[in-house]
Amino acid sequence: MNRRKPRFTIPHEDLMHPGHSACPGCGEPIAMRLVLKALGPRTVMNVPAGCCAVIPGVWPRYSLRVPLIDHAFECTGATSSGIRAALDAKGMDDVTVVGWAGDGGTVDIGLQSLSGAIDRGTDFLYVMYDNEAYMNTGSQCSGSTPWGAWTTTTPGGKEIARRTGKKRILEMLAENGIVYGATVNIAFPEDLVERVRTAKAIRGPKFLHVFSPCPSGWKMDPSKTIEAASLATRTGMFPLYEYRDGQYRFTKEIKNRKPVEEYLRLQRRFRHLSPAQVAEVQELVDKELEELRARVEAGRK
Ligand SMILES: Cc1ncc(C[n+]2csc(CCOP(=O)(O)OP(=O)(O)O)c2C)c(N)n1
Ligand code: SF4
Ligand SMILES: [Mg+2]
Repeated sequence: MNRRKPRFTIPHEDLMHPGHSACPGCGEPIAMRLVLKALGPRTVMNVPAGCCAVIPGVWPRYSLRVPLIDHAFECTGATSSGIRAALDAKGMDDVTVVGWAGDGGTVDIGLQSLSGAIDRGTDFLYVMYDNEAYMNTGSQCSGSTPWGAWTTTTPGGKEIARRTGKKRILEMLAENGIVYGATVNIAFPEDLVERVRTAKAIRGPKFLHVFSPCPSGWKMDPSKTIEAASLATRTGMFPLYEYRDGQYRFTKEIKNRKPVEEYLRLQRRFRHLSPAQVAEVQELVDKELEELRARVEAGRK
């Protein structure tokens, strides 16, 4: 009989109530709930336009147990710096400031504001939940939409031939000066909580890139959210790694990587892809993983 005690790494206390306004199967409330569990109640969040501004709801049906400031689309970094400055002026340095924004609000429209907050050395955690398009306005292509994906502005699929897949946002921000960065996935909740705890313990600008499926925009059955999220990492489409002190490290090593086709065929946003295009996506994923592995190895030397 196995007498090993189970390891409960995820805190029991919930700072997000049921009754939020997300679509069925949305990955974002799962991410929000886990991040808040890891951070605890001494947290202030700020969100721009996007599903993140809608999901918590409005008073008196507000689902979070932490304060939330809703601001314009392009200023998550600036708002976070302002909240931090106000808290510091009050001597409240035990409160974590979280700028929480979508992929569109981060890799495209909020990039200058986020970069400014990093330049200022703001002590905050920036969380980008990545549903890979501008979902709240009906699935337009963002700089984080992957190769080949259908969106309303890429009706034939995001062009694979141009080799512009997802922006390497974590690497960009590492060059910009974040003190900590990690990719996390709602399908690996213990790892996600661990990475948030690590970030919380470090002072300065930190960045988390959270993989967060959107069944509506991905044209996927809402019951497949965790399966798709898990496959994204198990196929190498969304590797899990962290950046700290100039070094990269894999936080989850995938031994028997699955073919990307298993991930792609779960979602109708990829159903127009021909076998040759699927093979091209596979090639690009392999290449990006090799490049990431080289960055990890370079840090070990
Ligand atoms: C300056 C500005 N431009 C455009 C919009 C319209 N808008 C609101 S939410 C949104 C999409 C946000 O996409 P993303 O940041 O990826 O978050 P998601 O909706 O996917 O959760 C857009 C384009 C806006 N509110 N403000
Ligand atoms: S549109 Fe997508 S990201 Fe937005 S609430 Fe619905 S499932 Fe979630
Ligand atoms: Mg988005």
